[in-house]
Amino acid sequence: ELGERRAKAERMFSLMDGFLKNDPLSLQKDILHHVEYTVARSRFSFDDFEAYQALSHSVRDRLIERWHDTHIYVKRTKSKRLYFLSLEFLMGRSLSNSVINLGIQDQYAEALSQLGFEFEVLAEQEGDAALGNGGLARLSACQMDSLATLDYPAWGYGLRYEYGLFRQVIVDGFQHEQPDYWLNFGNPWEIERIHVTYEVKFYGTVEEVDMNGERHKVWIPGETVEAVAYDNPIPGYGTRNTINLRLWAAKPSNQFDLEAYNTGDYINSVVNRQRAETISNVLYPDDRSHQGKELRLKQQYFFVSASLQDIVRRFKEEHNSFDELPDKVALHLNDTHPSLSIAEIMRILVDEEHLGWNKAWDIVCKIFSFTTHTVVAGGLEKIPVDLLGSLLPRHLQILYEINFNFMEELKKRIGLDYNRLSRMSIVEEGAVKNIRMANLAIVCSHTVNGVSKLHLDTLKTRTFKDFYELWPEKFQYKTNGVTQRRWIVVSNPSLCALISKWLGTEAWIRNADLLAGLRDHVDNTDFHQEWKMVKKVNKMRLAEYIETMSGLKVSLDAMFDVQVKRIHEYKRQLLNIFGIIHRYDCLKNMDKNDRRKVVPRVCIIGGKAAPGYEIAKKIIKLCHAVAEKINNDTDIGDLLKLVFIPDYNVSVAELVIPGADLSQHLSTAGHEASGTGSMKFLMNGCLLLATTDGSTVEIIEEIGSENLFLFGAKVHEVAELREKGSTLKIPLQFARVLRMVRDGYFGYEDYFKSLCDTVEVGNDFYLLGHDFGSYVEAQAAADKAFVEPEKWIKMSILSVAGSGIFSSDRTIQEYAERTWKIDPCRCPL
Ligand code: GPK
Repeated sequence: ELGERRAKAERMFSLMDGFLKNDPLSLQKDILHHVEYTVARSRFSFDDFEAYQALSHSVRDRLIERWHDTHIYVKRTKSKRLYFLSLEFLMGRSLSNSVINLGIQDQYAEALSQLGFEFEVLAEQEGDAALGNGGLARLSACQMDSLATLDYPAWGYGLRYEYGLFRQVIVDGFQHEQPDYWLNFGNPWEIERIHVTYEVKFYGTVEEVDMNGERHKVWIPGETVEAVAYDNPIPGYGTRNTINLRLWAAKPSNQFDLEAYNTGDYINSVVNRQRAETISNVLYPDDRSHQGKELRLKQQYFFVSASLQDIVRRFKEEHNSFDELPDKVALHLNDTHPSLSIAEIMRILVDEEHLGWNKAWDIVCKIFSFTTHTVVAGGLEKIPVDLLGSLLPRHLQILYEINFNFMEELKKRIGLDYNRLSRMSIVEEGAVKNIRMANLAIVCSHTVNGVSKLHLDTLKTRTFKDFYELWPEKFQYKTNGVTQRRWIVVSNPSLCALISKWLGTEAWIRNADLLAGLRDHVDNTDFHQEWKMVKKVNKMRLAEYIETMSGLKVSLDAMFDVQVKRIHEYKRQLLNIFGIIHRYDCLKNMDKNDRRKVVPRVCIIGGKAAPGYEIAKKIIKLCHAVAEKINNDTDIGDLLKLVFIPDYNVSVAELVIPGADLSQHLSTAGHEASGTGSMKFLMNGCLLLATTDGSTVEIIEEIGSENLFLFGAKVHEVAELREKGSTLKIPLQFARVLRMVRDGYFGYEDYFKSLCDTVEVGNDFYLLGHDFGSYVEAQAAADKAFVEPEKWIKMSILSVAGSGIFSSDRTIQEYAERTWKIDPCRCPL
């Protein structure tokens, strides 16, 4: 029988002509095949977009082959798998990244040029997959790339939102939000798995029943929705391994309400069923504050329930006893958003698998790890008990039981310290009772991770102090990283080529530590010349973009100074704008001779504000009002320009970051958990102007404080400075800038009033006034360095050379070894 099966397999393989071939001629044939049969256009006439579609499908075919092989191999080796649970993945575009990771970039370029197309032009046809908000979501995407590249047997799980992060449109300087219906033109990168579906239950009641002489809880749901899997292959670089990102979409359940149909209200029944689909419709655009919304809770549970059913099903296919679960499964909670997983897996093990509470709890405590991305306790996620009880009645019981046991254990450990007990309780008592998701995640996880060294300190001494004292061994940090595949190879091909040339190898693309080898050439003038050219090429690309987008012509000799990230008060885009106003004010008051010594600047700001975040929206408007004034001042000319880049997203970042000379990371010390944008700039040879916050602390350790421009209060000073309140000394220049805005120098004085109030002496929580003096000095130091090109280029080279440890490969390897305890599982060629 075995012989028969093998013969059949061989016949299948040969019928398919073996694996797909990657020579240019085969690629052309495949592309044309997809033009004709997938896109259904005539091969004699198709446009760039259709060519992009056909091209993507040919790439997808190649991904699928490897993805199948990887699955079969992991299954056969029975390796322990990691399941990375995240409500957000900011993937951006897939085409270039896939082709590069598959290692067939040149072949595709040649194939296309013979067909009369240019790869880069077609790549521009792709829209971004923006299923996430900011740093947290892009981190997940980078980590998926590293998991695949390092051959780890991992799955990502998330939601397939139909509307990704809103598009930012600027009208009259104000942000407007437009829906991002990104699936409109189809998505060649996903595979719809109509047969991989699970029922997800909501509402209803819990009953107790007798089963084989035991009492068991049974949840009778009030509503059932179906989850359908959409699989997104994630290829590794320099390996055949291609892992899966499985995203769930909601569909109406097949268990329809017979009664409604029988009573004749057919139309309404259909309309009601349709409501189910709204669950996965839209991504919440509020970066870090989703409190008390039923739909958000539904999304979380929908995602958690479908993922765990899938994970448990796969586990049971391969193993006989749940005792093996901790050796075979690692579940990672990317922030608190998927924390309901804890209650859900308890429900599955206790109510459905009848394991017994204690046994189930023992197992569950061995499989979860948790990363928090938040600094301040006030930013932690809470769910109102009433809401949870009505939507998930059985889970609320389970959470109460977990908490009861935890409180009992805690009393034994710390005695009857009621203040501390109530702070640590998973249930927050008060006028509105809440479930504290972070407390739940900490209690049940074997490891709690911060995202930078400094962040861990904050967690230990402030945010989770009580828990740290109880379980110091649980607390770790893994400094974030970004993938050099996307952030150098894809987005900065000229730098990529230059690095490989001078290192004499491409091995740094899989091992970023090798970038340190650039230090050997830091004094080589030929190297400097080539380095300078690369930056110039990237600045030209960015300048062209700015011109097509805004009509503004900018000088390539100017310093390109960039701040791009979500708009938040703590990130202090306002400090940047105030600095620009100050610079403008100084220029206006300078005589002609002095002006000649000034370093011209192009200040670039970009980022989205959460739709309900009024102050952030005012910052965007202020930026436009200031730009309007400065850019139209002929007296100033090229000495100063201010550009707001609308709709900042992953692909805009790929263009902007390589073109930057200087980038700004201005968070008030102690507020940025890590920051990952800075790492992308670092890898692209852009110098940083930054506060000593988040991962900047470690960047300083790697490249030395002489190679970046630092300013501002240190973490340990912040609390004291805040206490000083209105007695804090504020530089006159700051007061002057604030006055200009208040007095309507840039118009809209009524509108900007509340914004100005946030930084008024005594009210300036983020300490803009206090830090302004040293900020201006750091800017002056940057100007000074810029006019010494030799010095600047050296700093730039040393930045890239020191960026190796900020590769997400390093982060993922640390997680794999220290937290998840998983081994690489490399699919043979
Ligand atoms: C943190 F809490 C959150 C959040 O809701 N969203 C988000 O993007 C960011 N983050 C941090 O602000 C960054 O400092 C950090 O680098 C990033 O998460 C990834 O850890």
